[in-house]
Amino acid sequence: MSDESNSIFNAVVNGDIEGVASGVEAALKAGAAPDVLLQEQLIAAMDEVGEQFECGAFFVPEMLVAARAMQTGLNILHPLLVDTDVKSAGTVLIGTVKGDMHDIGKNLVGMMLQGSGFEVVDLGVDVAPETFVQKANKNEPKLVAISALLTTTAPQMEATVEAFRQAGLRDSVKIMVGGAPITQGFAEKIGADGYAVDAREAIRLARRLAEV
Ligand code: B1M
Repeated sequence: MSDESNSIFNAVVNGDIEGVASGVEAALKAGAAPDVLLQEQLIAAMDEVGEQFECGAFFVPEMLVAARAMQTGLNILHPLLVDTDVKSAGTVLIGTVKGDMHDIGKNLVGMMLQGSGFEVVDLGVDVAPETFVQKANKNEPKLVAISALLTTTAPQMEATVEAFRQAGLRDSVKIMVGGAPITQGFAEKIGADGYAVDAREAIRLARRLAEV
């Protein structure tokens, strides 16, 4: 690991926004690949933050500042991660489930979907099943992409799939799910159309489900 990369990782873990910004800019200038910086520095640092939280060394405020620092890095990488020269693939409605405030993974997936030609309508975090349905009525998406990061909020995905069924919209949209506690088996059990483990896989899945 180069000094620049090492300092990006540490800056994210320490919630040092300026350090992340200058580290990412310097690494890009030195020729580092954006997707490698994303995976090996920004995402790896968030995993470290999660571990520190789990073992009691970090608390919620530390996770929060690290998340802000990560988002700063992500914003710099954004234009480099997406290919803006692709034809429209349809609309995706994306959001994090009710009760869940985690949005970095969702933002990343949204960003990459946008880069692969989808029009992304981001509903944010803490999105209730009925809000997903209401916004689907308004935006007529091909796909609904739902993120959850907590084992306690993952069941909201099933409630969302059910809300689409109740509203008579289940056959008119494809529903894809993802997030750390989600598995292929869980996705099948709740009747989602697909599961993706990360942002890259989410693009492949979205294009397959949207038939583009
Ligand atoms: Co939270 N948190 N957090 N947290 N947090 C986790 C998720 C946790 C694993 C930490 C830990 O204990 N190791 C743990 C969950 C345990 C569990 O349920 N299994 C946890 C907890 C417990 C909590 C609180 C309950 C803590 C508390 O209050 N006591 C609380 C809950 C608040 C709430 O939501 N109601 C809480 C709060 C927070 C903050 C607000 C402080 C902050 C979030 C800030 C924000 O998002 N703006 C935060 C953070 C930062 C984390 C960790 C450290 C990092 C998450 C992250 O951004 N990762 C996280 C530990 C970890 O993940 N290692 C943790 C980077 C991101 C790029 O990855 O989101 O996994 P991820 O997204 C990936 C894939 O999952 C996938 O693609 C992405 C890119 O590869 N993906 C999809 C995600 N969504 C997808 C959708 C798709 C497809 C793929 O299709 C639709």
